[in-house]
Amino acid sequence: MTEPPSTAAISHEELQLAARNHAMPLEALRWDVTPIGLHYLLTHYDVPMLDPSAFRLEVDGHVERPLSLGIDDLRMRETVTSTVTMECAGNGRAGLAPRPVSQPWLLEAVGTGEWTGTPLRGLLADAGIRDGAVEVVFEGADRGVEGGEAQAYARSLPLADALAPEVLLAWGLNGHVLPPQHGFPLRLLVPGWYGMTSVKWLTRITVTTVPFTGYQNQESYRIRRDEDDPGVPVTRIAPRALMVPPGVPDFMTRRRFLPEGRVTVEGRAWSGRAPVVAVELGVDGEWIPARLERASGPFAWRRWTAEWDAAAGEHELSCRCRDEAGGEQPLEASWNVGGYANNAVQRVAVTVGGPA
Ligand SMILES: Nc1nc2c(c(=O)[nH]1)N[C@H]1C(S)=C(S)[C@@H](COP(=O)(O)O)O[C@H]1N2
Ligand SMILES: [Mo]
Repeated sequence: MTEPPSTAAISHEELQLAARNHAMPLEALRWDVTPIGLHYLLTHYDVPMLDPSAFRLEVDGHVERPLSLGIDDLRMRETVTSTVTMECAGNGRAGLAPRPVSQPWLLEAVGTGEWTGTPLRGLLADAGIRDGAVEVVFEGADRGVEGGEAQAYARSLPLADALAPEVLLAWGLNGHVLPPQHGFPLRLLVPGWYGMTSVKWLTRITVTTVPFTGYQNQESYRIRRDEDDPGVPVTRIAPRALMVPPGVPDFMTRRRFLPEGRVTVEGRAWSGRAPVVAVELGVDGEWIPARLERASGPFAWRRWTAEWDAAAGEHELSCRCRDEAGGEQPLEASWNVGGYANNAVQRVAVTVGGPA
């Protein structure tokens, strides 16, 4: 029998966050590119309303030539479209006990977009990075208070990571103008890294000679054993496989019901560290190899399928993947203060031959 991830009741504060920041319903794993509106959302403060005609992106700091660009200036640059899977670092948080109090994600804080924009490194080359630069700081137009500190949402990347060819300044999603909730008119997109890196409503890029000490790098998004542990930064996405729960759900419990017989279980698997090379479907603790399909790009999830001869009775399905770097998914979650990067395997309770 599968236990609920956490038996502790969620608070009003967690409910407020959960209502604003929705997940991707697991059945949307059927789409290679997540339709806009089904992609997950995570916004720390408020969604800002920006006027694209007044919009400027400033590039400053330790550069030869500071730049100030409008959206049309950016659109005239080299333009690329890539299919990228993004996942929130807090995905899986609600599976931890005790549950860290923040956005209470179960497993579905993920989505894949076809992002259109211009490579960041071309822009940085035009600005001319001076000797001695170590990091690049990205600041959004949204403001709030977090940990008692007033701030604009800002995150940094080590210079070498900012210069990776796949890093984009994106203005398009799935062939449309970027929607307000995903960062209109411009966002950073850092393929392979957890979502907090991809700053939305991007208005300023600053090259620095010292590591950034802003809240979202120094205080938040670190794996800490306890409050006194300085911890290590959360960076790239850990491997994870998810399945579309087979059959039909019970309205309240979401327990699955399906008839006896052969069923194709399908899902997606991804890792921001190395390509996914294997997926397995677990049936009551026995692992069956799944068939893997090609990914739409080096940073996109891969579809997988596995056949299961469903016999009448109660079953527990699970799935797990492995990446080329040897990264795997644990059967049991390991706890940390912020509840980050919990990639423990998904478990789905199924009744075969029941009311459905
Ligand atoms: N400016 C800004 N950028 C942001 C955030 C934010 O609150 N403000 N949230 C981050 C987090 S934690 C995640 S997981 C992703 C979510 O992107 P999405 O809402 O487009 O899915 O955006 C990141 N970029
Ligand atoms: Mo996130």
